Amino acid sequence: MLKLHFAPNSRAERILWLLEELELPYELNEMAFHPTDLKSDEHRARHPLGRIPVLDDGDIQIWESGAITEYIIEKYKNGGLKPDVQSELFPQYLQWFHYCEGMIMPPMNTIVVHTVLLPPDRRDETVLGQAQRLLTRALEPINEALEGKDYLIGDFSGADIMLGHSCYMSNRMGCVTDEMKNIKAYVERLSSRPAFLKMAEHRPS
Ligand SMILES: N[C@@H](CCC(=O)N[C@@H](CS)C(=O)NCC(=O)O)C(=O)O
Repeated sequence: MLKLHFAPNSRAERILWLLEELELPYELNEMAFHPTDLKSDEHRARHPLGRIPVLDDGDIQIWESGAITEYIIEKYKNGGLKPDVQSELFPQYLQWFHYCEGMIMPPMNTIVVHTVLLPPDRRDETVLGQAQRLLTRALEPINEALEGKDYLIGDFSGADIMLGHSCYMSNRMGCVTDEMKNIKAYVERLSSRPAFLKMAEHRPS
């Protein structure tokens, strides 16, 4: 059975959400988002940097949320949740799928470092402000792409698991402006999906 090494409010939520969307059976190793769990010898043996998500599939172990998403979609969804390689939507699918870790997450990581992870006396307001502006700018093309669409390429796909989760997190951090009405509606739509709600049950109340 698939086993997901998970902590709430992290990229591991993407994988739990995907497993719920596909109604796949899985086992969950729920860890605290804390060095005690993530940097333990046990978890470092799974991921050299002590990060999440990590997925076990029998003897296979894989990390990187994008790689895990692709792995599950290819292996268990028989090509579903993504357009056929010959479809004109396929390059768009790839683009938005990779825009997530490539363009959205780097400034988001900086924001988390300078609002949560560093002790207050080491946080830098200039760096934080730059990252917030960069994130907002990087969200604008997503807002445009969503004009007249429910999901990034029309139908719900793996790109929404990746980038949609980042849009959700960006909105929670206050980086989706009121003018980005398409992203606001998109986040609402995503977070009303039954599978998203099941994933969210694993967040601390
Ligand atoms: N690019 C990786 C990033 C993995 C990553 O940095 N995960 C974060 C949680 S969102 C983590 O484990 N942080 C713990 C730490 O940095 O100690 C992915 O997409 O899986």
